[in-house]
Amino acid sequence: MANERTFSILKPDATRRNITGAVNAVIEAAGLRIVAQRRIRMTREQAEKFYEVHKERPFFGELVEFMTSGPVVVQVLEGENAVAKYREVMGATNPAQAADGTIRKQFAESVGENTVHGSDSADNAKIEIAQFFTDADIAA
Ligand code: RTP
Ligand code: MG
Repeated sequence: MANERTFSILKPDATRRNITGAVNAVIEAAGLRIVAQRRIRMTREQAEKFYEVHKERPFFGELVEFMTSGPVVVQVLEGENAVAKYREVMGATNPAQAADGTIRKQFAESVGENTVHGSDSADNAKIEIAQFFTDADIAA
């Protein structure tokens, strides 16, 4: 599989606990390169649009509240098979089910406050990257 890009968010529980560097160290140790990165405060509109696929789910309101509760770090990661690789490095959505060594196993507090987001397909990665970055923001 050729070089690929995925979209990542270090969520508010990561910025609150000052562990963004520790999470980035796991990302880089896995061979993924951080080719764009910005710390932002997500607006309600951005969070609702970003998680639109989940809008009918019971946790949607809580999710939007959480994602706007503090700063996040939005990132573009690049590497071989980056989408699948980052999902593997992140671990299961519920940290109780996440494999040893994964970011969520090491750092996540709960299924809601689970430290990181990663795109679930190459098509969604393109859509998500475009919501936060232009080509000029990415230095590969
Ligand atoms: P993400 O989109 O953030 O990378 O996480 P994911 O693919 O592993 O999980 P997904 O099913 O897409 O859910 C998106 C985010 O919603 C929150 N969530 N809360 N309270 C709950 O039962 C629940 N379920 C999901 C999590 O923050 C999850 O990452
Ligand atoms: Mg998801």
